[in-house]
Amino acid sequence: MAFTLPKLPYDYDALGPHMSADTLKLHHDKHHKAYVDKLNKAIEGTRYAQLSLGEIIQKSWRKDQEVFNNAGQHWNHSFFWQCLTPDGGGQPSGDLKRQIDKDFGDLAAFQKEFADKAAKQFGSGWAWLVLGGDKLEIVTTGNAELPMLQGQQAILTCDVWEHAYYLDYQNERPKFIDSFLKKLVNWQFATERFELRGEGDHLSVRDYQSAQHAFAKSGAAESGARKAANALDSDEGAELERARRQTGKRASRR
Ligand code: MN3
Repeated sequence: MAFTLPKLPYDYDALGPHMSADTLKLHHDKHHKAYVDKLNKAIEGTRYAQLSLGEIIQKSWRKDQEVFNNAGQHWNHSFFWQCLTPDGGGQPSGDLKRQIDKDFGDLAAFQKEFADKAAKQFGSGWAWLVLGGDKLEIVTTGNAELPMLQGQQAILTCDVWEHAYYLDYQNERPKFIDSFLKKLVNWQFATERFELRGEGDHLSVRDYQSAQHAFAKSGAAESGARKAANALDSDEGAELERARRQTGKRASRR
């Protein structure tokens, strides 16, 4: 199965001045596209060719570096675009707000820890809000690595590779992170991600594989990443429901 570059869920100039059209064109049309193209080339005719994106990520990790790097970066960027929105920033709502208050104290404390960790990630990588067990955490990963490898569910991410901010902020990564947190972050998306959490459990790798398979097959190229996100979420939710029924657990949300 060949992977496709999902369209951005907003116009190139929609995130200005916090993230310019030039940055988005370079980042999405060149960097992300290159990961997709290289992934397709690297898996063609191999045992990876029929696998979902999540399966490829799991099976290539620490084994086939080129496959893993491009697969991980395809997943990470597809997720990252959805974490941004015009007129972003503001506050999370509902259960996610309550959980942030519980695990970090308040939104300001969350923002401070996220900014500190994102700024300190040495070299290229990603800063994430993840759900590990029943607790929210902020983690960073290097290069193409991602939370699913640790069994954590990604709620939100910020790309801290230099290509994400250098045109707009030059070497001032902390300013970019501040813009991400205050002007760009899509709390609605993060809230939706959080609503899908398991009952006291993080999403399993299998859930991710299934969700990413749906994501890759959802016609993202034609209909936009937002629709793909919905397809991802609904499939993930359905998968969780099945898992709950199998284990005899009641499907309920906190
Ligand atoms: Mn990037």
